[in-house]
Amino acid sequence: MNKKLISVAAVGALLIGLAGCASGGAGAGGGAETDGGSGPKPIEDLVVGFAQVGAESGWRTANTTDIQSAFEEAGIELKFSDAQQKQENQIKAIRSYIQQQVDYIAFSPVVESGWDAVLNEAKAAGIPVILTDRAVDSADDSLYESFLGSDFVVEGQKAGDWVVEEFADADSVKIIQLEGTTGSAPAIDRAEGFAEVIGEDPKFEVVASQTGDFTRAGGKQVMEALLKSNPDVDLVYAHNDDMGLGAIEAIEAAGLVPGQDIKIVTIDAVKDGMQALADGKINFIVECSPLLGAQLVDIIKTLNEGGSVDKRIITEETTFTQEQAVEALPDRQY
Ligand code: GZL
Repeated sequence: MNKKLISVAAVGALLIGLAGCASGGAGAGGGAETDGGSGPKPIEDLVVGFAQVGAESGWRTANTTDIQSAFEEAGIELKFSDAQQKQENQIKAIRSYIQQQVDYIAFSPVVESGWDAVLNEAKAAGIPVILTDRAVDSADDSLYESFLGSDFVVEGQKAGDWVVEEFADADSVKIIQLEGTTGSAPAIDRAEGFAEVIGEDPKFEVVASQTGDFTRAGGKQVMEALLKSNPDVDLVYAHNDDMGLGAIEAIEAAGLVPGQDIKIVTIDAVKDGMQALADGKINFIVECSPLLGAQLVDIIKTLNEGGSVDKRIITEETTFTQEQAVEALPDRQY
């Protein structure tokens, strides 16, 4: 009896092994290590699915353009989807890429939570996933190969450091905070980093904090309302340039001078934001680079060759004063 069971098991194991090797084609996982060791695929045969957040801001548009041109330059096919800032659309897109058996999936999670199910489906299909720009809050980091993007807590801290210095001689500072998309990593972390720094001095008071969903229209609408109920506000901290630009419109509509009557600090450093900074309507910008395309291509090439990549890759970025914006504007890529 025992001999018979062992031989059946052995045959079974052999069949599974063969199936594993045979499915080494497109979609059975991109990296050499996930396709039964058949080695790297030719670059020109790779197919990557990218599920983008949307087109909500100048940053996002620049991020999309950069990713699409990086893949075109690398000669790698990129399937691209725009989720219009809806998580269910991103999940649908990822499921579609799994069905199409792409070699890799990359995406920027619109919010941190709710990804484990679909990421486990990608894992079961042997398709490696790379996070770009934003993080997920999953406890299981085997669900993705790498998270490439900025440290948003540090960005919030940099904004806070500037505020502490700018208002060193003030006795009290009333702040309106325009938050990014509710539940998104940048909104959560930029608020955390900023609060950590200004929280050390009780003279700083966030009198109101509300999401403008990273859009210019959202920033304007929220600022109009909050300015009515907080006419003596000193500073606006906007989680991105686009909401800061919307706040400028609201401040000017109220007959006040942005950058003087009410100071503004934002994050991103996209062209329109840098122009407003150079014009004196914004006072300080913390850079958040959208140029992730080349690094994403490198990650995929490394995995395809059976190499390993760091679980967390943090992008380099800086800050800009009004003077620095005047200098930097002519050379800005986005
Ligand atoms: C940050 C990115 C944010 C930008 C916004 O990496 O996720 O989303 O700061 C964009 O402009 O909408």
